[in-house]
Amino acid sequence: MAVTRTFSIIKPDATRRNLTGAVTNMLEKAGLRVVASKRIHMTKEQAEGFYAVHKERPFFGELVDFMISGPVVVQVLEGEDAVARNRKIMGATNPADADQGTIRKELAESIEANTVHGSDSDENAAIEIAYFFDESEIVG
Ligand code: RTP
Ligand code: MG
Repeated sequence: MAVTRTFSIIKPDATRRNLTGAVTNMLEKAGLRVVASKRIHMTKEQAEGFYAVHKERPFFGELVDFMISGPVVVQVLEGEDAVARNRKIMGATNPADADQGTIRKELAESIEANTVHGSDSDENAAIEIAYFFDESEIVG
C-alpha cells in the first residue's frame, strides 16, 4: 500500500482541553506521521472557505462559529493509505456512534465538538493541505 498524505485539524474543543498531545499520540499510534503542524486561530473567512462544501447544510453557521471559537492545530499526516487510516482512528462523526478506541469515542464532546477533522478523499486531502500549507512547510 502506498504512503500518502491526509489533512487533519485538531479542533477548538481539543485545544481548549489541552488535548493536542493526546490526539497526536493516537494519530501516531495508528501509524500516521505528522509531517507539518501549526497552531492557528482561523478567521471567519478562512473557516467559511474551508467548509464551503457544507454551506447549504443547516449546521454551517454553527460549525463555522465553533471552528473560530478558539485555536486549532492544522496538520499534514503521512502514512500507508493515510486518508482511510486517519478516518478509522478518528471514528464516526457523532461520538455516540464511534467505535471504542477511536479519537472521537475517547475524547469528543458532541457531534459538533468532535475533536478532529480528517480529509475524506485523496483529492480533498490535496486541496485542504494546499489551503493551509506551502509545500516548503511539509517535511517528510
Ligand atoms: P470532518 O469533515 O470534520 O472530518 O467530519 P466528518 O466528515 O465526519 O463530518 P461532515 O459530515 O464532513 O461534517 C463536518 C463537521 O460538521 C459538524 N457537523 N455538525 N450538527 C450536526 O448535525 C453536524 N453534522 C456535522 C461536525 O463537526 C463535523 O465534523
Ligand atoms: Mg467531512
